[in-house]
Amino acid sequence: MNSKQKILTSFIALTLFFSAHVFGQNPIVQTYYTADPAPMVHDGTVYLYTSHDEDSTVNNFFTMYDWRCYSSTDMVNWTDHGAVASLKDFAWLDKTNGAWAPQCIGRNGKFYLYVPIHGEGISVLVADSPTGPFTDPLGKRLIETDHIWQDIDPTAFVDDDGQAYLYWGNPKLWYVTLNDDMISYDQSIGQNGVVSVEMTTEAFGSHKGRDGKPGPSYTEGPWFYKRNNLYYMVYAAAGIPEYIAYSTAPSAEGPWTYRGFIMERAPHLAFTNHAGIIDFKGKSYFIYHDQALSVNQGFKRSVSIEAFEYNPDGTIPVIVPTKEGVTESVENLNPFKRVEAETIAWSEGLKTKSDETLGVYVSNIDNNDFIKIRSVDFAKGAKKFSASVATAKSGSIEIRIDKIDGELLGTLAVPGTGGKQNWKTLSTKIKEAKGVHDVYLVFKGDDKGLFSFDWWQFK
Ligand code: FUB
Repeated sequence: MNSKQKILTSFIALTLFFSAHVFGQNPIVQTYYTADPAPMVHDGTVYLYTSHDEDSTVNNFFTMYDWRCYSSTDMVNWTDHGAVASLKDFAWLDKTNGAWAPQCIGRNGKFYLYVPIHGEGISVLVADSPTGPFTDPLGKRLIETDHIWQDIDPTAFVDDDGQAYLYWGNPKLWYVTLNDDMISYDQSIGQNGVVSVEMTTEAFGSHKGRDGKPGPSYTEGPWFYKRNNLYYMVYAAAGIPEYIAYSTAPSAEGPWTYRGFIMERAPHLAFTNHAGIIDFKGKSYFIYHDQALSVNQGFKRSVSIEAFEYNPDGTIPVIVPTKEGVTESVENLNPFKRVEAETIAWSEGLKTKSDETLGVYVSNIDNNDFIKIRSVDFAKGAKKFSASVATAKSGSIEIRIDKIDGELLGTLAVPGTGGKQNWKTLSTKIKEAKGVHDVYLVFKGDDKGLFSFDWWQFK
């Protein structure tokens, strides 16, 4: 091959590589498998709690030890807060697996994380901040029933009159009315405080079960909220594989009316699905999980998001799962304040770790791995890039804009800092950048595990 042919071949290879790398937003976390999304809007930020499918599945079943949290102020860049709670937070528990679908809700300055532990019913953890540390206030499970294997997937909501509800269940739907302390409930209603919701076709649809007989469409994963005086129950429906459907009611306690499917089947969806819905900064978002990242492994799921609009009568349209996800950020990111390196719109090849003093940082950085950060507003100009890194090896960070092979603003050399725990702030001058751009931080070096990366900032 002569040199002209070599150049042409490399050009075609590169074109194919980059055209195959058109990065959408979904799934929104690439460093870990995440499932069962439960968003909470607090103080201008979305905190997204997820369950966590381990990278290694044990016994071909859900392998889930902890609950993770991610936050965003723009719906496209997500900051990883790590595992904010785990089964180890329950001293009385002798199970090591079963950290299923959580939901967190704030009240009176405290944050209550309701969690199901598979086969152990529903418990609660409390914290003073949305990202923990969470502790167990009861020393035992919260919900006492004689059907704890069916007691999964809690969803909590505080009504305008201050009455709080906790709904949950598979394949039935139950609720308790929580007391103001959010960690106990009124024992005088239902059976020892637990009310069983009537599962009629009018309320929750109908589908043919595996035995061929019709039954209620409701399956699990309820998500309970109120919007414009209408109460919504969104849930996984139609058995396995699951669709997402919903019902509405004029009060928090029903009566429920079945309203149909929201998300139907698609090839990259898992055999389970589980949804959360929020309004944030004037837009509505439907958050669910798929198996796009693991390529068809139902025990390795990932959270994805679609923006949508309610119909004028408050009904929810059918929402199609996409790779693009949320195309518009609801605000730009300010690069002149310290940005955690684990604030990511899209990444490849990376993991995050956490450290008691440092918090969460980006790890497992190999040659050509990268982080994309969306809608970064350089305003009138940025001329310098700084980053906090630690390494015994050496490498570099290329700072590019708009595309992974876009304009190179500069390269930060990362020489050894004297060890993996020896953090140093390094800086480099960059070509002046103005206005709003997507930023790509592309890591380069000859080795694996090049360095760890805690935060960055432009000046
Ligand atoms: O993640 C474990 C279980 O799978 C959840 O509790 C269900 O909602 C389903 O998503």
